[in-house]
Amino acid sequence: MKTRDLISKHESVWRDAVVHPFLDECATASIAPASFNRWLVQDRMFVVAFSRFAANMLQECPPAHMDALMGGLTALRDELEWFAQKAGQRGLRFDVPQLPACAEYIDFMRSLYAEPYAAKATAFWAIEKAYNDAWSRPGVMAPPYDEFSSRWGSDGFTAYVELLARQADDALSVADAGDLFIAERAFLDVARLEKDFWQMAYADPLRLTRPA
Ligand code: MP5
Repeated sequence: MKTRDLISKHESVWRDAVVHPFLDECATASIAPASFNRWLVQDRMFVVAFSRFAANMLQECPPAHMDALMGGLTALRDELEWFAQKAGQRGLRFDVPQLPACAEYIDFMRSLYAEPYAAKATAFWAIEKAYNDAWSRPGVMAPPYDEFSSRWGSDGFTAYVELLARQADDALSVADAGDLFIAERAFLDVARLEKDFWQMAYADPLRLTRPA
């Protein structure tokens, strides 16, 4: 099993993870600012947890995978600073509760710490691949969302995701049947959690935003 087989085997599940009205509304700049802002604040919480997951992978990865992961961590550092800038420009605060879809995704990443490296590498690739596919599919987005689509849709980011796929494929090529099963399940979990994360932008179960 290789990473590309996971996408072709679970094509419709993957489509639901990377095609969402949220992204089409960003492309046409018709998204409600409250929805976009909700996504932005929660996604920054996600990236904090994702950085910790990257650090966990670094502890176990073969030395040949370190370069990509350390480069990834450096990019995450810049990204966290970028999130802080974007939030500042929009007058948003980060000290709000995690919404359920974000909390569930973060719990999932923590649960991966105890899983075999092949499952971690598969999930790590799938998480980045999801944003690469999702933000590039609608094409060039209208300002101010073009900055977001070019972050995750750029050639450089696409090349990074391809490198992660090769590394996950390496790990999968030496995994036993039990570990392959866990890796496939992690891929499916990522797809479901991505879909729920987009939908979260439209929900306000904790009434974090004031009525207009
Ligand atoms: C990513 C993200 C991509 N920021 N948020 C979710 C919910 N999934 C994937 O990670 P990164 O670190 O922003 O490239």
